[in-house]
Amino acid sequence: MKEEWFGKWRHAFKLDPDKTISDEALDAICTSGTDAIIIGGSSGVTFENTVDLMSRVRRYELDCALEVSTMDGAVPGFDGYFVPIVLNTDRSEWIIGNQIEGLMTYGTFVPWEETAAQGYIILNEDATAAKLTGAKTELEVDELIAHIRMGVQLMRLPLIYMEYSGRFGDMEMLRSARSVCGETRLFYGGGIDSAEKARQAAEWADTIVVGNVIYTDLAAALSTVVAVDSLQK
Ligand code: 1GP
Repeated sequence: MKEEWFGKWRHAFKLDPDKTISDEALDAICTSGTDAIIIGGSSGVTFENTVDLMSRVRRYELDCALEVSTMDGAVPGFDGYFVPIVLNTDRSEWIIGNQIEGLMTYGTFVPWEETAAQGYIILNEDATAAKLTGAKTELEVDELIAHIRMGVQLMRLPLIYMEYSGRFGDMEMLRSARSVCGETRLFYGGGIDSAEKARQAAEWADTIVVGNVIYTDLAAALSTVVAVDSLQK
């Protein structure tokens, strides 16, 4: 299987264009040793705030990818693009509807080599993304495995994203996900606010994504990079 452009990432910070971050904090995040910055958010994402954040992150030598979740927020100039496909919803606009609308407008401009679909499985009912997409968050382990097989084996997605945004997830579920992901990259995000949680999630996930804690406890956010660095890559 060919290596994807995000294939070596073990740790990524996710920055929300709708939130404020000082230059000092951004400098600490971008020079922390993380592998990448992902820009994305579930609400309040606009062309302006996305361009603004991208141009600030662009001063640093690290991968910067955009998670495209709205038409407004589709901005050129990133190293890579993620297009989320929510696997655990029955609302078709979050599976193919919005994506097709986006392709109708931007289809000819998409840098396909640096664009990847993400098979999102949203497992925290309180997360904005879960409410927005009507995700069925209460999955039993056999249901989770079926969703992952759908993404990995039938849809051949290059990555699965276990999303607990705002809450630390069930590591047994993550371990089960790992067992059926095969070569597909497994991303985990949600509630990582300490080195110990980073280490636990990085045991099963290929890439851990750290978001909220950047805005509430910068030192704790930075400690998550060190925790992953100390594990074998
Ligand atoms: C959000 O998965 C990311 O999309 C990270 O989650 O904000 O809870 O760290 P947190």
